[in-house]
Amino acid sequence: MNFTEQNNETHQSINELVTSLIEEDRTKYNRIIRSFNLPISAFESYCSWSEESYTRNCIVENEKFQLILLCWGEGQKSPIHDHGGEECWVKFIQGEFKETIYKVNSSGELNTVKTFMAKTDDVSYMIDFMGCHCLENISAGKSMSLHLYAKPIHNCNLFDEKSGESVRKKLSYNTIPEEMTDLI
Ligand code: CSS
Ligand code: FE2
Repeated sequence: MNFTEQNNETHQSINELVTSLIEEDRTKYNRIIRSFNLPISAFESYCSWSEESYTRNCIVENEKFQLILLCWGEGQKSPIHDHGGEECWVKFIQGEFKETIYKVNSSGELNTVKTFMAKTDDVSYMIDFMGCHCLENISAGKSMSLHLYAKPIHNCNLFDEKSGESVRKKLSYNTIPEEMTDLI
């Protein structure tokens, strides 16, 4: 198989996932995200890496959902954040992660509710009433996670772990598909 054929096949598989997300109702997203099985190579053309922070690489954004590939360098970690009132599924594509879930208590402080050690193919789900969270790449090397937000999230709150104070943050992409360049 030459590179072009392999590339077409790759995009067809991601296209199948995208097509089912477009066609199905949001209530089916949990089943869809847990059941798809794509090779890591399917995501290669969406990857980008930065020394500064994890990168956010848009695969698709429409009115209904956002599908984003996050690429994490060794030791990279997200701030503690919420999800703009939307549903968030994370499928861990490569590597190992630590997810820490927090809730703000009545004094406005952050309490750790639970930690989850995630490995390839695990799925995590968050919505704001469950609290806020942070993800950390704990692999000895790079890792990748696939994020499905329904509806799309363009802003979220970042929380300071000690004070519990939050600031609003506008979310942006590091890379976007050519056909969506008006989004950057
Ligand atoms: N919400 C973060 C990643 S952890 S779910 C983001 O989209 O950048
Ligand atoms: Fe998140």
